[in-house]
Amino acid sequence: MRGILKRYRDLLPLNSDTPMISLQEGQTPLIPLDSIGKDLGVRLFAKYEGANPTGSFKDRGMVLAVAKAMEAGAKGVICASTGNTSASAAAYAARSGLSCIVLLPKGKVAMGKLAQAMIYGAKAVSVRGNFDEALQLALKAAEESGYAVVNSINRFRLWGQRSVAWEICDELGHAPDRVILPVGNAGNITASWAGFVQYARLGKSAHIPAMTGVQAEGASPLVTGKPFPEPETVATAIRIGRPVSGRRASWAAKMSGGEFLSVSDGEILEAQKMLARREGVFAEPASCAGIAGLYRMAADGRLPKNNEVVAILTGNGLKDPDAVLSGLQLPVETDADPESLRKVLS
Ligand code: AN7
Repeated sequence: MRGILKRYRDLLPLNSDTPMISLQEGQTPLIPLDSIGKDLGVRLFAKYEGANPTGSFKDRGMVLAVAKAMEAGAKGVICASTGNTSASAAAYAARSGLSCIVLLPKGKVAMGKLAQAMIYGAKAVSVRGNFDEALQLALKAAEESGYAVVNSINRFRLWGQRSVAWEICDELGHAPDRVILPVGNAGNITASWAGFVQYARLGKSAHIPAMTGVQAEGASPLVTGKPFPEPETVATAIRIGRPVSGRRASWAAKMSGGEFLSVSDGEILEAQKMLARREGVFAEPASCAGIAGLYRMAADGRLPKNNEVVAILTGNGLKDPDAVLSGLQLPVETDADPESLRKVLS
């Protein structure tokens, strides 16, 4: 059964007034990464969240947040976003007949995400500022308009996002030793941890994985302990200087025996290419920070051998074609005859 609300109805805060909306989100592939895993000396899986209906993990929490907004009689939903939240909010709002306003940091949202916000019919506003500034603006606008905020300060978002942990345990039959994922606002690492904790309390798993969060060096407040007033990274999804859930995420990492680390933009793009070329898996740059983080840990001798590790690949590679095309050669051209083709292939 697909669709988070139906599949996990017993673990979510639903009641008879909650509309059971769905775009068939969740049940994303858990793909073994044997080649990269061998490099690293671990049993490695990718939880491929790019297979969600709008191409990112955000759908897991958005479906619940929008259902709850409808239940409460909201006129519409509003969010600030580095792109994926806005795409997801716009889609679920469209499906539910709600209006949707999205505030996006100008010039820093990947093309695919921008296209999504537009085609789903959201009112998209480009803010001359970064994500953190756009979020403050969204909170203010929500107060004035009565729209429901569907950023991760909305507790239903994070509740729905716990489902990634439940699915990982359900599929493996147990909790993995380590879960590694990219961190921006730190909602997803907090939510996944809470999901693993909930499963362990219910006796459905025996332990909590070491929750390991990876930030981009240019936007790594949870690694340095200081906010980044001007965050910068090629991984625009996690270009965030003041993580909303930073404190809870630090707790989650510490309690589970995990940690935060940062990687450079170069390492992120290298990991993206490696994932595509060696495993046939295409994820957006932010998602690949987790894989880059694993290489960093292995190089430092901090990745225990033979551990079972799940890397959450949070967004689809197709979201951000520019990040790829700027670093690669475009296809060579040929005239439409076999001889010309033979020449360019030789
Ligand atoms: C692909 O869409 O913040 O640590 O506004 O799109 O829970 O913030 C996106 C975040 C990781 C970080 N990977 O998750 C937004 C937004 C991808 C993302 C993150 C995001 P959090």
